[in-house]
Amino acid sequence: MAFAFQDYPAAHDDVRGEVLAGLAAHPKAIPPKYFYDAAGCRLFDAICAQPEYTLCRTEQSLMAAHLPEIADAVGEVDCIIEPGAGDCVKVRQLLGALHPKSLVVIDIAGAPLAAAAEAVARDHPGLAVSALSMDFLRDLEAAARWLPSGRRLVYYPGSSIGNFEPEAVKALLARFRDLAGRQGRLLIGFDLKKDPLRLHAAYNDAAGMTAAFNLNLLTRLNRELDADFDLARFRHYAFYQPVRGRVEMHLVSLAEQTVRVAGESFRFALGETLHTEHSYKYRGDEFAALAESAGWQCARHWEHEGFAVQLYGACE
Ligand code: AVI
Repeated sequence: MAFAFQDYPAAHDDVRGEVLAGLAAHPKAIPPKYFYDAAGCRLFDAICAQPEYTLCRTEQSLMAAHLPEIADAVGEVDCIIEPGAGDCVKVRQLLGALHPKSLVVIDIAGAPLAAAAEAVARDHPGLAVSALSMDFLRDLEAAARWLPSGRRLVYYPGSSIGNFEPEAVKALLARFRDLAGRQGRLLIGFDLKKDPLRLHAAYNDAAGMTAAFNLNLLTRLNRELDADFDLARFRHYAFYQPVRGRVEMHLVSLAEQTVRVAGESFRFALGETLHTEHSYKYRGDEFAALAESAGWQCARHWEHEGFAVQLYGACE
């Protein structure tokens, strides 16, 4: 078994700094990456099992249905790189079809990533697996030294790209292009524009899992930053904004209140929002134009029930 784990502490989050800056901004906002503590990851899994939230299940069935065709289109690959790999479940499906020599998985949550990646290495004895614990938005370049030469595929599934602003998408895709190299490829999954009522329901599930996921952010801040948010005084509020093509998630203050966070005070007016997430939805051509502006050329497009997977090659 070939397995290596590398922690990049310098490339980790500055939770305190980012949260305090976000609470001092207008409107108040906290980046969505902070949803994913252990409880947040469990709640996200619960969201994926809700009848209204079909994104994860649809991507899974699209990949399963088109896997041989996708493998054929991707061609020979020496190394797969997955930023934000989490539990490494999605990339397992690709390993069996593409048979790369190495796999580089990157995630900010080091311990669960190491466990998942080591299990992948055990199950694929011929595969060299490297797990890098870092915030790939801060220090993706550090990953470069782990990449063997040869043909690389960057895999970015799950519509994670939808949680970035379009300008940031362009910058991130350009960094993926640098990582992939000259003959590199990108396989990316994203949620498509669809009936706004379907989108509204997906982020307002009847069982309240999305609301619990959103509010869990405040529980995390109470625990990690010695904050005193009263969860009963904030309302999960999510809606689709068709002009921007995105679902917006907010925590709206139900009262005028002052909250202490890491020794500092923040006033919330009645009805004031703490913005927590944007989830952009694209048409296939819209996304391809964005990726092309970042140096990628769309080679293939697959879609199924409102979800798309696209394959890109690097522009010469
Ligand atoms: C991870 N990401 C693609 C999810 C999304 O749909 O934007 C996160 C999520 N937020 C609320 N429900 C799910």
